[in-house]
Amino acid sequence: MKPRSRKWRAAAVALMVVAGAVAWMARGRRAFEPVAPPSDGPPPPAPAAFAATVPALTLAPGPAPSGMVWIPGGEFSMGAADPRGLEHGGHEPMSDARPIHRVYVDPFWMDATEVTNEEFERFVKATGYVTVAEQKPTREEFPTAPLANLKAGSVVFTPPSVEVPLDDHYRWWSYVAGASWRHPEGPGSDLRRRGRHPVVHVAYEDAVAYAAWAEKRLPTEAEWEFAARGGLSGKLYPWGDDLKPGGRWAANIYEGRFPIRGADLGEDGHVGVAPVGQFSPNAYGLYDVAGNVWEWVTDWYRLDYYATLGPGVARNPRGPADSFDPAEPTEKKRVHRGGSYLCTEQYCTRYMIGTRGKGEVRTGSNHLGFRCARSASARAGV
Ligand SMILES: [Ca+2]
Ligand SMILES: [Ca+2]
Repeated sequence: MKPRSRKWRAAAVALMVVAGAVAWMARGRRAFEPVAPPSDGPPPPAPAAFAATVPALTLAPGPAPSGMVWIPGGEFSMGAADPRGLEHGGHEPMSDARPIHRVYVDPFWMDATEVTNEEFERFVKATGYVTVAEQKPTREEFPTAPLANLKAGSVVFTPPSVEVPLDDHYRWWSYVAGASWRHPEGPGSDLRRRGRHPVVHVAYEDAVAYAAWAEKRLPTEAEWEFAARGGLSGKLYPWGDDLKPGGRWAANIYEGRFPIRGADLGEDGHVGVAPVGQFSPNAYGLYDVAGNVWEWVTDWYRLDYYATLGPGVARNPRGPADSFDPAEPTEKKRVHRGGSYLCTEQYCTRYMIGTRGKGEVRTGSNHLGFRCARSASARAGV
């Protein structure tokens, strides 16, 4: 029997109007939190304490595995200052990204891009793997749901046609029967001309399964941030502190009035998801660490995790032993990083590099993907 943690699926299965309707209107349930609601939060903290990144002087042990780049490892300051009040800083305090603390990570390899549909398709063809979103919910998982509502599916951005308050993400997210990595917007959508798009609708276990097949693993949150910072320290973005360096967009995020249908202006060149690698890489050669799709990392999510690390340098931290999000204390969540094509300073600025997202482990969506890592010492696997 699968864990009964798929609250989004559970509620959707229980409440979905079967006759073709896919919108889930279960107000009050907050199992899926692709972006956090606005919050006044606490007053801004003392100025951030970033110190210089000190990359290790470790040379790559050999040629880079296909599609991967060398991340030298080293010591850096992890976390994010409160961005409120900064130009383009948004309105969220990002308190889970503090205190800013010192971390050391060993060197490793990392995928230069998010895992693409064509890569994921090779995995599925080789293994016959069936993702969580493609699995029909069972009577054992959802004993009280009507049988007719037990339909496989996933969560899809479904923008409203009019402006809505930004305090309820169910206004623009729906559980769509038939949505999966093969059908990103649900039945009727497919992967034609999307081979180089990042794969989406992957649950955490799907990403882990792919990584194992590829003889890789998912990165820890600390590895992800060290890599995304590219040797810089305390910058707001992987490229520096200017959201539009030289007046040019540097990542696939959302421009326009969020989340109204048709309001994404695509000023960065892309309305919705983009093929990987459309913007300049960071100094380590990583593409789309800010924006495009969110990326799973291995750490459990706890709001207070950084506060538990204490003084000194945390060496290769792997996250807390368990998950705890006060907003949804019964959900088991792991960390998401990097923001997505739906992130905007109006609502969620988590393309800012030290900031954190999170999600229930068996819930995917059409703006959540992943990329893999490989330990420097590993010949295969981890
Ligand atoms: Ca865009
Ligand atoms: Ca990304």
